[in-house]
Amino acid sequence: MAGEIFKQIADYLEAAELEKREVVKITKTIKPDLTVAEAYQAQELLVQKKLDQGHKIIGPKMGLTSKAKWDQMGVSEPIYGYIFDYMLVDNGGVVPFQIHPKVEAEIAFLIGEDIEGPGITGAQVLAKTEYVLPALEIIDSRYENFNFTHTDVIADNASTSRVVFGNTLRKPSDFDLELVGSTLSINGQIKELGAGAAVLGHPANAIAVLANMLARKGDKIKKGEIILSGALTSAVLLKVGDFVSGKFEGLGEVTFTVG
Ligand code: OOG
Ligand code: MG
Repeated sequence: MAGEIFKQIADYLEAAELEKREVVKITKTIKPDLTVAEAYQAQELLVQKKLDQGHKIIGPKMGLTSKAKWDQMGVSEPIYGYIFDYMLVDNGGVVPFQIHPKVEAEIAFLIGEDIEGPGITGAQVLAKTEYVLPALEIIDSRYENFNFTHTDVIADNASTSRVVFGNTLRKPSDFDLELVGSTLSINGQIKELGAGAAVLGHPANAIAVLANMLARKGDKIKKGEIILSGALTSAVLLKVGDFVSGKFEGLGEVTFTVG
């Protein structure tokens, strides 16, 4: 009986994604008292549906890891979701317009060795990171007006929609990642700018939080996964035809067009 409601939530959010339409949040419809543990149970069912359909996980992602995002969304606790292979768009490519996409500039980690919590620190993450690379994440909440609570957004796979990775892979030891500056421009105009330190003091700290959260369900970060550490700045709303560019000091440029 209890499991049935999580399946209902996963089906509801999957249909919204596939049909490219917004829906009323779970805490206003199916389950007003949805807890964090229950929200991750619903997310797990949604992830399992995608796996059953043959999609592959690229890696987990972190979200809501900067003050800019907390202020923008009114939710101030980090969350995780999963990026799948069908969400990848080549650098310079076209991101298909879905519901009400927004873009975020992020630093991604290509993991060189399994990282198993609890008790993982940012320094331990850096020691097990093979490369860092720049990324633009396109989030597209399935909820009306991007309006959600902490638990709603967890159930919705942390608003994940598309990701564009940059082509420059660099060793984390070549950088002070907290000092890496980034600009996010739309049609040649800078809309947001920030530095790595905006993400929990250092982007590696977000990956450490992820390892420690995954440990609660007996899971870990796996070698070969590429993981987003969360937006440095507020997300910017996109429209069809927009040309988006994220520039990252020492890591190059990532671009796409909204099609
Ligand atoms: C939730 C996803 C946030 C990030 O990088 O902070 C996220 C949302 O704001 O819709 O991906
Ligand atoms: Mg993000």
